[in-house]
Amino acid sequence: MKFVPLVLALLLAVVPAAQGADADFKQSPAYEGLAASYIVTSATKGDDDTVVVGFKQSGEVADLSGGFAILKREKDDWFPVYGCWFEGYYPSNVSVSGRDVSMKLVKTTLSGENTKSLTLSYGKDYVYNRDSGSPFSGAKTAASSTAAKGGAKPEHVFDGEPGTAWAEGAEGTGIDEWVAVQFARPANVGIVGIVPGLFIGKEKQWKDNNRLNRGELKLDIAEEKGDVASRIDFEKDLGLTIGGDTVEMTFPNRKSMRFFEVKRRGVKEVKVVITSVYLGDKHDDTYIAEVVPFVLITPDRKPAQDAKPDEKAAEPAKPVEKKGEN
Ligand SMILES: [Ca+2]
Repeated sequence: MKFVPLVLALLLAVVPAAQGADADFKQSPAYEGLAASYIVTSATKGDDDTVVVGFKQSGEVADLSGGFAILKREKDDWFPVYGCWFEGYYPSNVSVSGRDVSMKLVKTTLSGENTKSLTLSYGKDYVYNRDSGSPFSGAKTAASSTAAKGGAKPEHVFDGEPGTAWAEGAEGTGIDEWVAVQFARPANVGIVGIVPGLFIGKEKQWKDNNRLNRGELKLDIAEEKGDVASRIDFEKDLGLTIGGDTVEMTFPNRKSMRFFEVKRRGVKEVKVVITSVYLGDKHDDTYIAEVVPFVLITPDRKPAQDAKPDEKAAEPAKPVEKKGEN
């Protein structure tokens, strides 16, 4: 049994800050959802009851992408207050000082890995999603219908609270009903986390009501909406849908959160369309508790291409590589 200490040492090395009581973040649907889709590269305790979870795509191809999520403890749950996605890079060796997050950004190539150091300073390079100055601040919400019962408003899918939710108000199970988050200005979105049911309280409330089995994430992209040069609005004039993307989503039948890759710049709207539900034990309304966008960061893109002042907080100039470094 002499290999046991080695196994233990390896486990300790993977998540050094995740021991003891703090490890309960691993039970959270947010962490479980990230771990379901990605390889967790680090989990590091931050300030204010937060943990920073670094993750990456699986596989051995070049240009693996990944990101990190800042999960904040709220009562008995841990929920993302910020997340980002590095296109073509993933973070490792994440450390936290105050709210500043430092890491090695790893670029996988066919011949190996290149790394470079990056620090994202809170207030300068990023802020939490709910803070003013976030690329997502000032967003509005809309829905095809809303349940008449109190407290199920569309804005509840974008209030940062997993305990509040929207419910559709159509007859039947709510297939084809939708809720949308409309950003105040086009935003760069890496991945989107969805909490697909009524999340509050115990398992019973989750099961009493309909929740998502499958859905579609429909994106409205600003820069591809029409052909500006020829002044054609494709959707209106030609009956085509151009510049929209649809991401198919599937959810397990348990209290959960799942993440889906969008990786688009200039996103004006994220719409969640219900296509299939798990039926509630008692009620026939479908709930969605939260939509959580992660900022898309494209380290290989030149800062000049991101000159919009609104995007400065979300698009740090630091990770940009010098020419010829590849
Ligand atoms: Ca909510």
